[in-house]
Formats: sequence, structure tokens, C-alpha cells
Amino acid sequence: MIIFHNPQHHLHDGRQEMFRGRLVPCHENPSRLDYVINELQRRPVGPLRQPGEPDLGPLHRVHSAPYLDFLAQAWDDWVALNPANAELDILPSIWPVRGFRHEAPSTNFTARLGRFSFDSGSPITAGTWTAALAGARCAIEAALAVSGPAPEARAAMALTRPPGHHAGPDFFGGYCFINNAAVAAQTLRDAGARRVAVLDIDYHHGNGTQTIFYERGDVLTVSVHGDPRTEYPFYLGYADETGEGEGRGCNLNLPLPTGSDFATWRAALQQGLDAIARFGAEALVVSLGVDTFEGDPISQFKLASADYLQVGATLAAAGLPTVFVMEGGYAVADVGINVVNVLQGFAG
Ligand code: SP5
Ligand code: ZN
Repeated sequence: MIIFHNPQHHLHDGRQEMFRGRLVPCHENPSRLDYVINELQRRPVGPLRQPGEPDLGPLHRVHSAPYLDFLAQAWDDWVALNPANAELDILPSIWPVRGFRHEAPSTNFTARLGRFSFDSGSPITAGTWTAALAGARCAIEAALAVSGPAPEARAAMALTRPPGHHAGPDFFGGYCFINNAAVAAQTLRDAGARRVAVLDIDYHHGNGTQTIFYERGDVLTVSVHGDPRTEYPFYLGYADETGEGEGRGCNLNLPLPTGSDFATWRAALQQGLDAIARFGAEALVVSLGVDTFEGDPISQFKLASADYLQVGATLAAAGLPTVFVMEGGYAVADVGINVVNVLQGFAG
């Protein structure tokens, strides 16, 4: 297992997210990844590398040009409005819901910010773009490492933050800006895998990944997550969302009730893996969130640290070239143990 870690992740460091009527410290903070790196130094699972400068084609095939341009320029635009803004995070406060014009030609920064986002929990900071772009490089490198006629490894990981699975073709939210799992899946396709599966085991539905591939028949998206009737992101992730057009039958949502234990969760995971085998995937991307952990402060499943060893072994049994992509997990001191347990279980 080759691990590509994002050396610039610290540059994304939000101060506050909007949470139940007040601004609270960001759950998604740099210490999360530091805990994983520390645990990997204690229990190595393979070489730890920094990404190089791969071709960014796959990034541009999953996100729109106006969205990427907006993200790249957002901080400079924000500070240009008022130099004092340099001390503040960027948080959206207005969105074009039903009845508004999504393509309105508004040039106002706040208007554009709302056009490209869906929640107020995902601050853009001075280094967000740099950190997110380096994460995309990790995803591309990890996918390339398992690709081609003579892959360097059977499995690789993009160990990065900010996470990605809530980010769609042209929107950020849920702490996510660039959809690293989608970038990895696109890279695998571009490198020759005819059919690719993305298996999202973060606690939250991978709405961004679903939306990016919803009308494509070459990428199966599967997500096991808290039931959106009660859990974030609420407006997507139901079992009746199965894909459209060419993508009909190529999206599988497995929502589970709040409080689900490992036995329940594991049965859903197996259902997802069975669908991936039937689809005939030639490569697998795992959106690895460990916010399914019993101690997670914002989630409601009951997985214990030792369970993640079994999760890794179950994923390995699928027998596919595999790219792990880091997503959520907010019980920060346990994130390292839980992630490395998955990787160690996978390695066997
Ligand atoms: C990548 C990822 O895991 N993103 C998650 C974004 C969730 N943001 C909203 C959090 C709201 C949680 N509400 C739960 C109440 C717990 N007391
Ligand atoms: Zn999550």
C-alpha cells in the first residue's frame, strides 16, 4: 500500500462553522490528519510519499471550469473586497433555491459564493485552494499507482484533507471542495479501467460523488450512510435514487437508521460489495470516512476501533485494485487508529 499524503493540508484551517445558530470551532481541522500520520509512523503499512505534479485532466473532467476558477480566486477576491477580510473565513449566507435563477449573471462575491455552495459549515480560508489542489494530486497519484498493465501496487491511499465526497461538479459543502474520490475514479477510467466502482463508507451520504456520476454508466457509485431522513446532507441519499440515462442502475444508496451497530452496517457493506462484483468493476475507490465510529461527535453509528480491521479485510476480499481516499471522522484522537486499522486489515 502506497500512501500519498498531502503536505499542504494544514493550509486549510477554518476557524468556525455555522452549527445550530452559532459559530463553533470547525470539526474538520488539521489535527485529524496529523493523528493518521502519527499512527502510520507507529504502524507502517507501506511507503509514505508526497504527490508529484501529475496531469490534472481528471480534475477538470469531474468539476466545471467556472467552479474551479471560482475556488482558485475566492480568497483573493474576498481580501480585495476589504483588506480586513484577511482575518476572517469566507462563509456563504445566501443560496439560489427553487425559483431563483441559478445562472443569474450576478458578479457580487456573496452571490457567486452561494451559487457554488450548499451549506454554511464549510469555510474557505487563505490556503483552502492550495490544500485542496494538493489533495487532488494525491488522488491522481494514488490512482495511477494501481493502474496500467504493470501497476506499482495493488492498493494506494490519498491521505488528504479537506475531504471531498460532498463536493459536486460545481459546488462545495460538507467540509468538501474538490471531490478526491471522483478525481481518483476518473483517473482510473482514463488509465484504462473499463468500469470503476466508488464505495463510500463515510457516515454521511456521498452526495457529491453521486451527482458527478449520476448519468454515467462507466462508474458505479455505492454509499452506506446514515438515513437522510434524519442525517446530513438530508436532501439526497435515499434508496430510490438509482441513476439516470446511461447511469440507470449505476447508483446504490444503502441508508441505515441512526444508532446502527457493526452487524447491521457490515451487512450493508456486503450488499454494496456484491453490487460492485455484479457490475464487473475493474477497480475500486473507497471513500474512507471513519465518522461511523461510536465516539464520533457528529455521527450516530456504533462501530468500535477493532471493527475497522474487519472492514479492511472485507474490502481486500473484493480482490480489486483499490484506491482509498480520506473523508470524514471527527473523534480526532481516534481517527488515526481507526484509519490505520482499515489499512492494516486490508493488508492482512
Ligand atoms: C466529510 C464529512 O464527513 N462531512 C460532514 C459534514 C457535516 N456537517 C454538518 C454537521 C451537522 C451534524 N449535526 C449532528 C448533531 C450532533 N450533535
Ligand atoms: Zn462524514
